[in-house]
Amino acid sequence: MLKPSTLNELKKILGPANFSTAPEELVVYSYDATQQEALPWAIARPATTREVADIVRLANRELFPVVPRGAGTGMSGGSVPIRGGVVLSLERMNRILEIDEENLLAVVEPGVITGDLQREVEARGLFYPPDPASHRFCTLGGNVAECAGGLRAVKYGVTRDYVLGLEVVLPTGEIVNVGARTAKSVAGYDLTRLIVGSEGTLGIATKIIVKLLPLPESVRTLAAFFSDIPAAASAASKIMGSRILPRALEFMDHAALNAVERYLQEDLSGGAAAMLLVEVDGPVESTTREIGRIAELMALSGASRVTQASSAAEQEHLWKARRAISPALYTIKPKKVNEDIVVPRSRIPDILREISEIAKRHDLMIVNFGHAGDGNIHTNILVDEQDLPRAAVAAKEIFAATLRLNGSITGEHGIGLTKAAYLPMELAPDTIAAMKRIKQALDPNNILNPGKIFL
Ligand code: 2HG
Ligand code: ZN
Repeated sequence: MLKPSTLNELKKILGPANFSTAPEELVVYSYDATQQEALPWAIARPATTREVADIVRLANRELFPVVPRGAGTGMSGGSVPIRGGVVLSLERMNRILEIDEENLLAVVEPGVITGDLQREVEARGLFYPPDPASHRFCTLGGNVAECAGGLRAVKYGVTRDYVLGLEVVLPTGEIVNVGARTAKSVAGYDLTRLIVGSEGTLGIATKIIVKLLPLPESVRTLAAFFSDIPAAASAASKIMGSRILPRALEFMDHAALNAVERYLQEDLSGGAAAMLLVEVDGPVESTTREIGRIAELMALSGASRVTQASSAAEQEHLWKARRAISPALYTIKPKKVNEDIVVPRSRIPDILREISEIAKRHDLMIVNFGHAGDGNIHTNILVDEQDLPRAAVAAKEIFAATLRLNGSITGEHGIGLTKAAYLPMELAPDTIAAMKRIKQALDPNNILNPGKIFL
């Protein structure tokens, strides 16, 4: 609990309109997309780096947790305040400060919506490739905290590959700049990479410098439908082995397709067992050639139907359906236990087979979709509340199978809260101990987002 004098100090830093302990507001900031929830003690909505630093310094003096929060779309409980404290929402720090067309970079505040930055730079012929499925509502600050991936990672990489530098409030309240505004820099330790993906435990990014690319000249999109899942999985592997690098290669099984069809009230798949969504970009001559080649490859791999989007509207339509899978799955059962395992791409058929055996063994509904081009499958166990313990056993078996195949238990959603118990399955004790020493050095009072990543 916060002392009355601390409450007053917080109110002074933020102004009464941007500080709240009203129960109905606490509820709004208590959960994320994992459906985990814990009430914070107070909400802070700072507008400046100085206010963020003042709050963090006060937290170190009065020893209360500070939990940074973007839009709450996280998928591992990263922003859930499990030890109470102050939720520090960065929603008001939402300005695009600069788009530097000559040096191909942008500087943004953490509360900028990812899709808004994409649109702004695209209007100038530039491109911000990281593309989380939630781009219409997630924030750049949240993307940095979790090192978000997304639909175009197969060709362009993930958030960390685009962050050149950061202004960061450290867990002890100092404001530091890490990285640079240049295309390269090796001055000192790479603290930028350390902060990106640290899940709000090592610092709060208050300014983000991101790299931009020229907008590709053309984009071609294709959907291929299959009457069995193994055929679709091996077709995906064939694309990756074909020496063509698509910018997106997405997989959806029939349960994911059915869910999205019901949600959007339209038939996309004609009852297919699986679908691949493939997109290439680049100069017109090369995308025309590549999409034709991929269409042939899909037919040779047993696709029952291959359709190419013939306009930007049709492309958008396909991606809208893909992005709707995750929201659609919340409508099927009360609980969506989401895992985002990643395996070497060639092992996708193996992991899908293992998951289907695990689903049968535990009599569970498991829906699979995701970034096949990265080997990153979103395996969602959909259950009623009382089946959660069974889902946890199945999840552990899925992690074990993933690790046997040389994979990792999270490709892009983070460890956060929901996977903390499983981290020791993947990382050796010495590796975890080294990580904890970094946390201890930067956050000696364990102020910033306590209880995350490590149990
Ligand atoms: C996606 O790719 C997101 O749509 C959400 O990462 C995944 O809900 C999920 O499992
Ligand atoms: Zn994803």
